[in-house]
Amino acid sequence: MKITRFFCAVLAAFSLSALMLSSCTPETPTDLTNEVLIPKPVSVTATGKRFRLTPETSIRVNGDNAELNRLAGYLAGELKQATGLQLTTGGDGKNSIELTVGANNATLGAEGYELTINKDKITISANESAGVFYGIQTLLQLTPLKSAEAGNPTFDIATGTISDYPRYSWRGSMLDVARHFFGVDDVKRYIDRIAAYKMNILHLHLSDDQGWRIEIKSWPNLAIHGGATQVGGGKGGYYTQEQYKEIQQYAADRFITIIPEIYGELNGKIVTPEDGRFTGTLETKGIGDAKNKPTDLYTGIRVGWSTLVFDKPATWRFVNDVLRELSEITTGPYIHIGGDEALVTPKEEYIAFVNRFSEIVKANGKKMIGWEEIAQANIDDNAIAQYWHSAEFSTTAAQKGASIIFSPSTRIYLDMQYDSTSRIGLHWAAYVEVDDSYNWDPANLVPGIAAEKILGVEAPLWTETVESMNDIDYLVFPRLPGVAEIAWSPATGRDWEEYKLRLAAHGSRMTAKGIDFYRSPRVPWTE
Ligand code: TNX
Repeated sequence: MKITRFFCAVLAAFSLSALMLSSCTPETPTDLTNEVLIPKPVSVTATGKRFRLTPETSIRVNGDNAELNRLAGYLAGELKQATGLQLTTGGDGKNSIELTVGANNATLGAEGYELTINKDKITISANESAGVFYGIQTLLQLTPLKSAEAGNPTFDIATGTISDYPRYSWRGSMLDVARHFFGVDDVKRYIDRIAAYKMNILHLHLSDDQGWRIEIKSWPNLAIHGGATQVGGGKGGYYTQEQYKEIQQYAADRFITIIPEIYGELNGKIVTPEDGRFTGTLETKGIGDAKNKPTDLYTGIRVGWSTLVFDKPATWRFVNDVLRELSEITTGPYIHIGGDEALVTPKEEYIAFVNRFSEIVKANGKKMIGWEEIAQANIDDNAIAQYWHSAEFSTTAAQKGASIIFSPSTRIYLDMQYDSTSRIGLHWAAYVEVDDSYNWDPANLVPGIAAEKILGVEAPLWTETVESMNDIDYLVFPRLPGVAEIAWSPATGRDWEEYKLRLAAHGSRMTAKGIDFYRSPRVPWTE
């Protein structure tokens, strides 16, 4: 691109040819293959001209399709935010952006798209509306941050064709709202952040020793009492079922499925005082014997010290109620039952718990997800195991038929510090710099897991040290775009040296969105 500009300058200086000059106005992008895109698309072909986005550009929908009309509105809103232009819908087809589904293109699959940029028309075509949404994300990254003309804002986009589809169907992030609680607006903001990188899963860690964050109508005190605090002792919070549905709809509008996780040891600890351990939160509802009092609210960050009493009828009334209500309000096909760090649960009992959970989840019409430790139970191909560090557990899970989601803690635990100077984060797994989170591949991380068993990738953000949206942004960016690329883009040719230049140039886009990302010294930022 720099070379092209150099030639343009030389041409301009010598006034060689008006014809040649017209195609190389300075700062006008004309080579689509030079544009910075994350995740990298499957294929990009340039045709050397430009489409000019102007206040007169219209957004059109091909056919009478309510979902596409909604997406046209979404695109108009995003473009308004990015450029200030308030585009209209409709128009005669010239100077327009057209959205269309029903492409009947087998290569694209359910989520792929083709983005065709001609001189006077842009078309986003896909088999299904999800593909159109991802085509929109690509178009937004191609839209310049600055106008080509002062006073009369126009935005030039290089012409050509992008054909693109994901490598994995599971491209996600997890937000731990149990350790520190994040309200509906923050979760929506997080959804927007990950949607921009074509992620399609948001796993919400809804309960843990530090807090219960989802209203369960048959056990109201779970959230009211159990959600009252958070790590550090500050005020916690929880989502009402209505708020949960609102988050879920907001996510669905962005083709993101919410995965609700109820910690495998179900934080309502029905442990009697006689056990010498803890009394149960659940007793606040009046079950168990009269001696039981609610558990003290826990605001520290230790893990693995709580459990349920297996052979108490109340335990199973509780588990059934929670899983039933959660299944009822969850539109996605999955329930995550946690299942990690059950350190004080005896192994035999742990297995029995997971087996029973799995039956209950199935009876509620959902597919069970659990952390890799669930491999020890009788799981089958209705289960999904989430790898975080054990090759043994995850290969066992895959052998038993389960699919695997990759969340390697040494690579993509977004709560890991970048280095010893990071202002927040933990480092029990590793210090994880941006290149560490990019330089790995799900297909060969754990030898012995068949390719067809790999569902995809999910980057968890545990929030023991994360208290605000600003903290979230600092740990998540710039690592998450690279994780999204691992999940979406073909592995062939993946190269940190090439990626770091794209990421560097992408910095100004994160800034434009108000993301105060970590300026890793390993990336040659160009801001
Ligand atoms: C491990 S690995 C956890 C979480 C912690 C996290 C902190 C796994 C499934 N669980 O409970 O929050 O480490 O990094």
